[in-house]
Amino acid sequence: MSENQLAKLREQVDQINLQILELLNERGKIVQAIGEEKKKHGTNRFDPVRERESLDLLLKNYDGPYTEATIKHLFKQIFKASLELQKIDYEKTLLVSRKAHPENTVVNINGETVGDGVQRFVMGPCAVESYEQVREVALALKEHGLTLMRGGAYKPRTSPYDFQGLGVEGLKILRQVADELELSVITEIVTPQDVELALDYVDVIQVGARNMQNFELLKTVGTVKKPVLLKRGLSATISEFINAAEYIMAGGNDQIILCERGIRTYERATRNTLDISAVPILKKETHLPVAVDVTHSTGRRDLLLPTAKAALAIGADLVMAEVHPDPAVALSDSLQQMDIPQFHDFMNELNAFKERLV
Ligand code: PRE
Ligand code: MN
Repeated sequence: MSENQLAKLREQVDQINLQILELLNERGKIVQAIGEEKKKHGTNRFDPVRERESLDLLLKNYDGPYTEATIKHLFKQIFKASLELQKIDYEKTLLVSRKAHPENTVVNINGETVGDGVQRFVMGPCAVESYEQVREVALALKEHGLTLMRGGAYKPRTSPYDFQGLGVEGLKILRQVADELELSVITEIVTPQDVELALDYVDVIQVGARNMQNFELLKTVGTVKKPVLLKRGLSATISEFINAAEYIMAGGNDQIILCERGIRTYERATRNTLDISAVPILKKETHLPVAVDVTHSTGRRDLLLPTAKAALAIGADLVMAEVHPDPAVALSDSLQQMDIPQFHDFMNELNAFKERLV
């Protein structure tokens, strides 16, 4: 074959490539429209029956030099690419995404708002141990005008032999103290069966890090009329975290606060690694308020203040930390909870820092 002949054939191939490209583009646009229709009707994107029909039609009309297996393979790649295209369109419009809802969602907790631009705090003991213990902490919160109190009644612990929480008794203590002092209660619920019971006692349901992908729990809290604080899983990517929030919102509950609480890395200087850049990423990608839990991310009392300052500086809507009247004898997280005088210093420093920020 002459040089000239090869160049001519290649010119023909180039022209055909361009035609195939144009047809692929046209096909892609139609596939996107099919994706929209499927989404509207809640139909599965993947449709093997349709793919089989398309392949049968193609092979019935095929009389070319490639083998039938090759034709099947090439078209299967096109179907796969179409599914990817439909998936990308779908992901862009998650209910929790900024794209779907450009304005900030403001979570209302008995009149206290989270996500409206005012940075707030939620403080309290790791676990509810007694009425007296919770009340002592609650009184300290009141001194700083705080209204949101945390405290665990169900404690998912690494070891089954560690204190597992007081359960319903703990919920009752939280409610009693909160009612006496006009506070709102945020506490973790660990099973879907306990959600209904919790409605009588709590103001915000927390879904803990270990349950971030407990899809049945997410679906259940999605159906109730209570705000939910969703913690990021120990090894969850931001995308997995956002999808977990989507489970809640898909159920009809848009009152969700996302909480960065540190992720597992190779670093052992802290209990977990606080992924501070997750805060602006989550605020950019979603319309939900974002909290930072400085206690569980660092696991170190000496790091609570600097990380809380970082959280405020980077735009967190809410900062969470743990306070205990006597951390040395706390039944859980004894190394990282502040005692009451430390808590007062912490709040004074943070309030002064907040003023310097504006
Ligand atoms: C298409 C893509 C994926 C499906 O599994 C089947 C077919 C295709 O590319 O032809 C389009 C499509 O989504 C559809 O027809 O339902
Ligand atoms: Mn704790």
